[in-house]
Amino acid sequence: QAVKVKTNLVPTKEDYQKVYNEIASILEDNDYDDGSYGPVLVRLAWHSSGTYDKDTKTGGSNYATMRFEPEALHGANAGLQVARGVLEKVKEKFPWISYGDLWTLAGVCAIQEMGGPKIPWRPGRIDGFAKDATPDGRLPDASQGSDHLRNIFYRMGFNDQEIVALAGAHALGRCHPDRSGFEGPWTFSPITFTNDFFNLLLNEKWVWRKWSGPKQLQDKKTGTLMMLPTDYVLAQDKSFKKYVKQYAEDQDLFFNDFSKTFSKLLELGVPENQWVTPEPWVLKNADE
Ligand code: CCH
Repeated sequence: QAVKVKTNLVPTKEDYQKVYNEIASILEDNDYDDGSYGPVLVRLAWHSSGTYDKDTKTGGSNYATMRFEPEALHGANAGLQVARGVLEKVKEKFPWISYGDLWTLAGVCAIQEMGGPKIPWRPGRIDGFAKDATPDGRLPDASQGSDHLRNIFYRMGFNDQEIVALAGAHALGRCHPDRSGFEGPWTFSPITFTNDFFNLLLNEKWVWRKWSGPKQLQDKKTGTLMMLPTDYVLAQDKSFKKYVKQYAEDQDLFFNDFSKTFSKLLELGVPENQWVTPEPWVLKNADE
């Protein structure tokens, strides 16, 4: 009698599209923040990737080391347990996906579903161990200036234009006093991906907020929006400001550059031979 052997098939693009669709279905939650987990998922994807160091080729999204202490407890990662928590429900349905692939795919899904550009993405990250975790201090400190920003992002292999493009993600979400100490959203539409971060940064008058919290700016007109010191330097430093202007004037240019740069960010630290496809995929939006 023939014995049926269950073959271990490699997941296809369609399988990952199913994971994407599942993430899209859990984004909205009226009781959470501005009504969506999208922004905090984008932040998880970024913090899991932004630990990359090109000289030692350590860090980045490959091993999903934020699952382990002490990296989970690094000050910069405060609040991201919320993002990891909601994705556990997705992981239960699709246990074959690695955490690095799941977290980066969630960032892609969140950007696309919140009205942003398509983000080419491919799977291949593997789960690592606590010994692969990165030291504290690899992610940017919002209270610092342009030298610090360049040190951090040049270490990942980015240039000034890419630093500015990535910063446009602050169109999304908000600062939480119990996470970073800072408070408030950058834009009036924190769950829609736009180039408003650049428009507001250039066109509003920004004043230092008078409060007992960390140094941050507020818009003079309404007092409801905020900028971090690291956001504000993008409009002060000549080389950064050139790109801030371009992205404020041309939304398509911003979307294009953001897509390329975010896609590059999410691939940092993944050895070439791990990718399951030579070219990244463009996944469909849930309503396509
Ligand atoms: Fe950011 N970010 N970010 N950021 N960030 C914060 C929140 C978000 C810095 C500091 C902060 C990027 C770059 C920087 C998002 C995406 C990106 C917060 C508030 C701080 C502080 C955290 C809190 O209190 O919850 C600094 C410094 C830099 C330096 O460049 C980049 C790059 C990206 C993505 C491409 C998103 C999205 C949020 C909102 C998260 C939320 O929970 O709403």
